[in-house]
Amino acid sequence: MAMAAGDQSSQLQHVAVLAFPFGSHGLTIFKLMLKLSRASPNTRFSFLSTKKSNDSLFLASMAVADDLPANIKPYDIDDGVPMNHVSTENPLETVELFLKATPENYKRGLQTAVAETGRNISCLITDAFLTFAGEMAENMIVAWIPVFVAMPYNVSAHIYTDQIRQLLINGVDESSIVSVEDRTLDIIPGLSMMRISDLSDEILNGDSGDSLFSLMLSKVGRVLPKATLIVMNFYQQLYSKELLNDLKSKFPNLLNVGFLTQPSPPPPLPESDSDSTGCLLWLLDQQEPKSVVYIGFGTVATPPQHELVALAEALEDSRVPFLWSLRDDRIEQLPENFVERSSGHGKIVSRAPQTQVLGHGSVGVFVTHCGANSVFESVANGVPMICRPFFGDHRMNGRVVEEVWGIGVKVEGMVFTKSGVLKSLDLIFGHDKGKLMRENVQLIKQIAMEAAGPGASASRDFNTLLEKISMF
Ligand SMILES: *[C@@H]1O[C@H](CO)[C@@H](O)[C@H](O)[C@H]1NC(C)=O
Ligand SMILES: *[C@@H]1O[C@H](CO)[C@@H](O)[C@H](O)[C@H]1NC(C)=O
Ligand SMILES: CC(=O)N[C@H]1CO[C@H](CO)[C@@H](O)[C@@H]1O
Repeated sequence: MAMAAGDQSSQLQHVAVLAFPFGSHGLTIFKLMLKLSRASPNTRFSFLSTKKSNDSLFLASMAVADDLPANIKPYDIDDGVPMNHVSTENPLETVELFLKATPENYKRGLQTAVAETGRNISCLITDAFLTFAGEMAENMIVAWIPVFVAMPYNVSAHIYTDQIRQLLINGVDESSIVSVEDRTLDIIPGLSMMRISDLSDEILNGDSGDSLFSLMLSKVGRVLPKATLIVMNFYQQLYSKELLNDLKSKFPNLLNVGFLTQPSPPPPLPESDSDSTGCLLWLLDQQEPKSVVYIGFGTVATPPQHELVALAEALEDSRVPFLWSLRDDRIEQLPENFVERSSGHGKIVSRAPQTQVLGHGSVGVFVTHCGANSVFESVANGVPMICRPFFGDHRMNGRVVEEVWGIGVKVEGMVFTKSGVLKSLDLIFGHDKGKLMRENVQLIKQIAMEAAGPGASASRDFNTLLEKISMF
């Protein structure tokens, strides 16, 4: 059959997607690719990530019968971990080893993908943290589209890193009654609600350290102007005006395609008995609406044992119903016989289908580390939060949750103590402030849903992205 010229050219598009295979970064860009590949079946998508990340993403997506579009193919790249390497407990170690192997590992992956498909790369969609990709795209003479997983507040902190560091060096006013940590970042557009103490170590430590990760993050602001388009894991309507105006003035091609790991509105829940973890059945059959505390810290954050114990003691004391997603090897760190004693009102699972759990009407609060995707999933399902930030962007996100949106509370002292957890639970369930948070989170959920609707801003921005990738 004869094809129109337009079809022929779109047959040739070959988009390479470069994932940053840590935390939920891989999943986020994977979800974006799935959406693009379904909307653009003639475009070829090559997904480059480490074997570990690739296996978990592709297996998980097949497990939920999310049948993989035929125009996607994964390519495993070297994770940089030497043979016979004995790993330490430090999660940053694997990040550092990986970064040492970049960009050569991605380059080899790209060569394989080109050789195999016979199509040259037309565009690079990469995690925005892979700052070498700007130059890589320049050399290949193709478009570069970085994707930001984190909140725009975090992006801004990276764009203004130099100014923030200057503030740390020069701006300390001895006569001030406010300690350095408590100083706000009001000289940075859109960050006036943030405190120095909310920033991650990567920013605070400067480039002086030998961390490749810090070094990479400090380049974000410098390389972003090379981007053809920038994709945000966020809704335009959820920015503060000042933040949006500032970012748009710097990057006119900022596309806010909405929460990538969590569609708005949330898809209908599957049949409870189809969930092999048993979480949905437990929630549905046995719990009152908005009564359950759901606890989950994602894949990277690990509270120390004394905090697990404090949290367990608070749950036991308050007798609130709880669903706790906790790795098997950590369950033995809980107080003796806690699992048996609390089995009347609590359930512990090694893995919970988080977005579905949050979408269940029985869940009343999410105890979270405040990773960006966890916050977005909570927001999209209208669930308020109790935050226990650990590292990276968690503290900034916690500030947004508590102060900007008013949809949650940071646990006292930012560590779990029995009395601190009891206070937070009381605030959420027994206090007018908790009621207000539930109302606020419904409002934000509504804003996200409207922004995601047909013809609304997130869909428009997604379509712009789609159009652009078929043009390069
Ligand atoms: C790919 O690019 C190379 C050099 O840039 C060129 O020689 C070759 O013809 C291109 N291949 C296709 C299939 O377009
Ligand atoms: C921004 O988010 C990333 C994680 O997505 C984190 O590694 C980084 O430290 C964050 N930066 C700030 C300033 O919070
Ligand atoms: C190169 C490649 O495709 N590697 C693996 C990526 O993940 C899938 C699903 O687990 C595997 O089948 C591939 O072998």
